[in-house]
Amino acid sequence: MPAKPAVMADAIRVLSMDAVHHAKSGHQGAPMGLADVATVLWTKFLKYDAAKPDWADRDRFVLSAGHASMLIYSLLHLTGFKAVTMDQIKNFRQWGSKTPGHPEYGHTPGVETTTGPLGQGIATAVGMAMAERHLNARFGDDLVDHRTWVIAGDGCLMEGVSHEAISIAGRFKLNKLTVLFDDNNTTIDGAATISETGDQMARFKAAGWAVKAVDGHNHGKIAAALRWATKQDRPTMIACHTHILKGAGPKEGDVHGHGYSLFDEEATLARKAMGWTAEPFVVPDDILKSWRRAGKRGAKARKAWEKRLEGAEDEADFTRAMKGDIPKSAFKGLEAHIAHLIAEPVSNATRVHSGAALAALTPAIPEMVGGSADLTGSNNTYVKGMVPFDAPDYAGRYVHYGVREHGMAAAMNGMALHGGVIPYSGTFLAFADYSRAAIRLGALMGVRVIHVMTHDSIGLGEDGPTHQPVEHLASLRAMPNLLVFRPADAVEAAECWRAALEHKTTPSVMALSRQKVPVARKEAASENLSARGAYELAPAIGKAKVTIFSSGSEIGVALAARDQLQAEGVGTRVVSTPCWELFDQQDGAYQAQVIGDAPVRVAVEAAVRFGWERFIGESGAFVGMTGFGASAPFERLYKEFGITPEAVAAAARAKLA
Ligand SMILES: Cc1ncc(C[n+]2csc(CCOP(=O)(O)OP(=O)(O)O)c2C)c(N)n1
Ligand SMILES: [Mg+2]
Repeated sequence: MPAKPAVMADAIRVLSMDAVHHAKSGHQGAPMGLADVATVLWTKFLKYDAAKPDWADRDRFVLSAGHASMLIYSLLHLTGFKAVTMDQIKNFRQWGSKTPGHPEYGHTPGVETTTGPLGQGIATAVGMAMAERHLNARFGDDLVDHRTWVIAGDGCLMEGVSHEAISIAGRFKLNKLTVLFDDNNTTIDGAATISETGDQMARFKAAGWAVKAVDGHNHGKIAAALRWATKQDRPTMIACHTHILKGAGPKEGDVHGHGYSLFDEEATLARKAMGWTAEPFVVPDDILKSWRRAGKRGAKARKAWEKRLEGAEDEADFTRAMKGDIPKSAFKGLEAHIAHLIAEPVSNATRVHSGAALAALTPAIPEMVGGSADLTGSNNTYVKGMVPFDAPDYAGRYVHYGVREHGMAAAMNGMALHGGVIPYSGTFLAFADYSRAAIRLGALMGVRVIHVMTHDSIGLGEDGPTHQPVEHLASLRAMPNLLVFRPADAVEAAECWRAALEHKTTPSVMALSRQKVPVARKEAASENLSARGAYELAPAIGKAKVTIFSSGSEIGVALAARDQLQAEGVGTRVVSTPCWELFDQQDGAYQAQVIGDAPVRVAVEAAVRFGWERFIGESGAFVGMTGFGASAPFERLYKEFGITPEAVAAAARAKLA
């Protein structure tokens, strides 16, 4: 006999209790409260096949309330995702397990995105829903037609990023997106109302969503609400009234239940009340069978989809795009562009050079979807001919994200996670701090997202210190698995774009100047020199006594300083360092050769020194910023802050003496 849905939900509760109890760590409150909502969703609505976690047309499920990880681990185990065995449930939160504290993408099959930093899940899901609509427009209903479901708690909706995400979803009428709000009036400090009395439903409605409230423990009503959600012409939010720790006797609904772990006797009573007689970590056969059946519900649809894909005209293109492979001839246009730049050098701002590289790339790589946080003209992210992404057809490849850097960065993560899209978009480098939480999660997950960050130093001039990044390069370079590119001219900009695109599992930042910079690369190269991370741009004439290391807009300063020193007979070489992280990946011999053995090392960058020891050692000299900038034309700023060829040459001379 099939198990009753309420009993199936109890299986989630008991597994969550067992795992948290065993690990002596974790959260059982939210998984127990959400068990009913999740059971209805995963047994009746969610389109998936546990045997094929990577089926491209599956619905995406995002547990934005990442602390409730035992909810998703229970679901994955119960429905039959192979990787999540009962042993893994027993190993919850332990070293090497597939069941880490918070759900981690790439670690556990079935986990679509890493969550834990509250608000990120819902914002990432918006990007997934955007990618789905866009690919639906590109490949049609036969290949792409699925929903994105999110479970978000009070915490996710308190986070500012949720506001950006909700607005983006509402504006673009992402009707395949549903947020299930775990409306349990509980956060860590106690009742949610101690810090939030806003009307969440009114808030979503105001942003263009359809909203509904439901008793989150009534399976029939939950099912009706989910069905309603699938019929709306806009994104949907269902406020599910739930009790945290549902099923835990006197503790049920306790506003201090967030991280509460039931004591042995409380757990025993809870099991008794549920009529659950099995030992810990044992799910009775009939219940498990019913869950496994639910996990196979989508198999038929999946097979039918595979058949459709086999016969589809777009099969190869679709498969390639979803794998994240770039078209074979993707870089032909870019190579021609570089050859042209060598023949006819162009001096301009590196943001303009980046725009020129994009013009050579976006027609050749249909997966590239660009955008900007309301700085399109400044970021040079728009390529002529691109159509805005918008309802109802969603075929456009340029997203007007609005002034929403954090939401934009998270949405880009979601697009990349969905697959079939290579997102890039722009803002000012100083505002990387607004995007940072999402950049970090992207780096942790290993997704190819390209953050164009223009106005990358005091060189932006008159807008002043609020807009002038000084510590941002250092702080971004400190982040693991993030490539921070700072090209010096048009050729380097093109090379950096290529390197960023060729790194499938690493996000990139393109730090670009607002101001015009001189041409650095005048000769054709036999390889992508920027992809080496650092390379000798100008050799010393005679024996090298000085090496000047620099990046981006200060390469011009370095080259001019070299001229001055060489005129005095001091052999000086210049090393360009467009991407430190890629340089770190080179072999030791290459690194040693680039660093060289000139006795004096100087670095110049219009930013703080932090990290430059990597190139100049402890005894090198640094010419750059020591504090915030100021408002003035950029030529004056470079002079006032002493970032000049004269200052660099003087620093070298002082070390030579
Ligand atoms: C950005 C961020 N800030 C703080 C936390 C720490 N934290 C984890 S859960 C939580 C409160 C969660 O409340 P809610 O989402 O309502 O979950 P519930 O207590 O209902 O399970 C906080 C503050 C976090 N994970 N992420
Ligand atoms: Mg809550």
